[in-house]
Parts: sequence; C-alpha cells; structure tokens
Amino acid sequence: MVFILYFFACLGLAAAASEPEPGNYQHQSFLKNDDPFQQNFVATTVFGRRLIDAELAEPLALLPPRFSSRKFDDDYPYEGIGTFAHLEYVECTESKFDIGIVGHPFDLGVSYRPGARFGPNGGRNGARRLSPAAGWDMDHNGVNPFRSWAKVVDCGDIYNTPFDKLVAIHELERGMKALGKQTPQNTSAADAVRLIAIGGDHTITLPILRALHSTWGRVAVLHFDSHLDTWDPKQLGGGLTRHAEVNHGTMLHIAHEEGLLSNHSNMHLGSRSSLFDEHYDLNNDLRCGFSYIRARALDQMGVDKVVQKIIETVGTEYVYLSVDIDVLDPAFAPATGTIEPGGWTTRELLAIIKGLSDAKLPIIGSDVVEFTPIYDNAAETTGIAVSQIILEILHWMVHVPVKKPQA
Ligand SMILES: [Mn+2]
Repeated sequence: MVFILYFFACLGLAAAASEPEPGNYQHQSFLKNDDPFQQNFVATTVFGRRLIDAELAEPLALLPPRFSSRKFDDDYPYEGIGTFAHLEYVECTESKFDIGIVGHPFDLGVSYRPGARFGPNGGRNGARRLSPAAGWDMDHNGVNPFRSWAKVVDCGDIYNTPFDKLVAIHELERGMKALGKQTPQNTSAADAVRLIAIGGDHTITLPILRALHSTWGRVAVLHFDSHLDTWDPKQLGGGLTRHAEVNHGTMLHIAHEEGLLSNHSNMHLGSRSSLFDEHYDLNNDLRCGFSYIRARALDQMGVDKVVQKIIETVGTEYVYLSVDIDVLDPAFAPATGTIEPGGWTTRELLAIIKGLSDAKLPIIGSDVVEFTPIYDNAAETTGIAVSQIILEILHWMVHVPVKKPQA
C-alpha cells in the first residue's frame, strides 16, 4: 500500500516537472515555430496566444478590472444578477425612486394551468437583453426610459404566503401601500411614485387597485385580456367559501363592488373568450362599468381607431393599465394559464400602448400578469414579450409624469 502511494506521488511529481511554465516560456517557444500557417493564422488568434500583459497593445494591467469598473446597468445581457433590465435592486420602502418594477409571486387564484407565481422572475429573465446602457429607443424618439428624469429601480417581490389566499391578497395590498407612499426622487416632475407589477395571476389586480384607491380615487381600468374578468362570483368559484369567490376571473367584479373603478370609463381590449351565459355575463360586465373592443374588431378598426376609441372612453380619468398576457395570440405568448387562440400580435399591442402614451393619458399604475414560465418555449417567447410590454409601459410613465388629484 505504501509502495502504491509512493508510485503515484512520483507520477505526480513527474507530471509537475514536465508541465511547461506559464507565461514567457510557452509564448516564446510558440513564436520560434517557423510554420508560416501557425505564424500567420493561429498565432494571431486567441487560440494561438498566451496573453502576456506587457506585449498587448493595451496592457491588461492598465485596463480597469471589470468587477470594479462596471456597474449593474453596464452588464452584458447574459451577465449579472437577474434584476429587471439590469436595473439596480433597492429596498424600495427605504429609498427614493420614481418608477419601480415589483414582483407579485402569487397564483392561488387560477382556474386552469397553475404556475404564475414564477412569472416575476420569468419576466426578469426575459428582460435580460434590455439594459440602461443600451436603452435609447428607435420607436420613442431616442428616449432612454432608464436614464430620463425618472429613477427606475427593481423593488424585488412582495412576500405573500402560499398557504392562504385571502391573507396573501392582504399582504400584496399592504406591500403596494408601503411602496406607493414613498416620496419620489424627482418631485418636480411627479408627486407620487408609480409601480409596474409583474404577476402573478390576475387576482393581484384587486389588491393593487385597493392600494391605489386612497391616493388616486376611482380609476379607469384599461384591461387587455382575452377574458372579461368581471365574472360574478356566483358564477365563477363562488357559493363555496369566501376564498373561492376571489379569483383571477372575478377580481374586476369585486373591484367594481368596492367602488374602486370608474363608473363608465373602463374597457376590455382584445376580448374573445366564451361566456357562461347568453346574456348575464355581458349585462353584468356593463353594470361593472366596462365596454370592450373584441380581438377581431382590430381587423376592421386598425390600431389608430382602437387608440382613438380608448381615448374617448377614458376621457379625463386616471388610467390603470392591466395587461393579461393572454391578450396576445398563443403564437406570441404560449406560456399562460388560460389560453385563447385568435389574439393580437405583440406588435399590435405595443403600438396600441404607444398610442395611449402619445395621447398623454395619465397612467398611475400597471400590471402585466398571467405569465406562467413553465409553459414557455426554449426561445422564451412569452418572457421576452412580457419584458417588452413592461418596457413600453415604462416609456409611457416616463413620457407622462402625473400629479396626484388635489384634495
Ligand atoms: Mn385575466
């Protein structure tokens, strides 16, 4: 046994002795090679080189080391900690900002495919290719929304329990209230911070609207969704327990009952789902203060008329924008919980949102919900669409600073 160990120890020493010294020795021996192919091709590529600082055109020693010179927002797309668009992560209840991205990892309200609790980090992953360092936008007159008057940050996620739906909804509301009452960094432009929530299933819109109400009063909800989500809890999930009646298809009905919505200025955009009843659903929807533009109507109206109709309907109200990713066709957003074929393209949705921004509708908050990464494809089609929609909303918020209503 001792002999065997001795044998291997000798082998190790022999290997160490025959190992060429790093640096000069290899480099010089390589250059002595007079094979012209190696001299001319291999020697000039990274494969043929042994880096010696002193011989580089820009000696490494003089270049600033990356770990100290580069900040969050200078990362290459695949580098760095996974915040939204490489934004700085801050504890938003303790620091100043103007616009915050905030995750709502909650999916206790779904009726079909589960998993939207993973949406916030899925959306952040989809946003890796976005960066403040390269944020100047061809479609927005060269504006970089990450480097404008507004300090934009990633606030992380709002903790909520996975074990009790009503408690979790309460936690989301409390979290949004705590964030929403922060003093903005740039008070000369806007006197309130604004948040873009990444869901989470669509139930999260209810605690968000509850949290916004004390600051903004009733708001016009622009609801991009294949479904109505004003379903009467008596029809969808209700009649069982109080937990059952609050879900991702009833939250707008409840928001109406609680007086959170504008009386007549709310709209569904991109509707196309089937109904539970021939008349009741649509009558109830009207009662909740909504009108709608169906997905197929876009073919007749075109983007401009859709935008015009929304502007007329909203009037002078504050706007809350809620984007259920299932408003897009499954070709553009396969990874969602309750899928409906025949939806809008990503480009059409972005153009409509841009139109509302150009019209300077006063947006006071937003969410992008129902992204369920487990059903996405290898190209992250849905996650990347989610991130682009959030970027478009961010442009809108930067383009239209808002002031709180006078008391
Ligand atoms: Mn929805």
